[in-house]
Amino acid sequence: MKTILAKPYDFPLDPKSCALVVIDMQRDFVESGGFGEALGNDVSILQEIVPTVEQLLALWREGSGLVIHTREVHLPDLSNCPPAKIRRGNLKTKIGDQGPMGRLLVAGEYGSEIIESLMPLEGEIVIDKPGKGAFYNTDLGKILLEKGITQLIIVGVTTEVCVQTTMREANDRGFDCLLIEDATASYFPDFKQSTIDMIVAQGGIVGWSTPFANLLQGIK
Ligand code: TIU
Repeated sequence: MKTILAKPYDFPLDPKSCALVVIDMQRDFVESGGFGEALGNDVSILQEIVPTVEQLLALWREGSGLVIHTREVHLPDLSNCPPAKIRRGNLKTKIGDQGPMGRLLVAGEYGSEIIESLMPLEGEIVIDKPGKGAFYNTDLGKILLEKGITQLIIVGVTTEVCVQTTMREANDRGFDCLLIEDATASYFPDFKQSTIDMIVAQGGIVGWSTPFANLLQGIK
């Protein structure tokens, strides 16, 4: 067991029972011309975390840890996308519509793919999810159980949307979750900080949070 300095108190890391979950590092959120921009956001702020996520991925791969990538995507016929989700926001370009990187948030389209530098390696698990949380309507829970995973290190975008939703879903299912603060980003920096504050309040009611440097230090 390794001790990771974290909020609200030390995280007891057991690397062989811990999966790294990289959430939705897709062109649609991180690059211009995708869904994130269609929502009215400046996507450049998300790009700042890419080098840290790269380092974390390398660290986890080196240690032969389980890596799970998620993507928020829908089937081409949108049959797994609730009409309310498509309608939300009255967007000019909505889920399923054609954008500069292909149809927004549709599986198989260029924009739905994970960005080049964080591309899953052959054999790594990729969970396609129709919701904001990675457990809803996916096999993630079953896979983690089968692999004996009890802890999750969570990174990716966006902090208060898919990251927090996934962390809450995981927490309710009994997983101990550690958020890496400089490996997650929001279009709204205040929301990112509020999310961290919410997670660690009340004795870590949703989980733990720490910067990457503390994970590196503790894992040595
Ligand atoms: N992946 C994810 O967070 N999906 C979103 O829609 N995020 C927003 O912040 N909109």
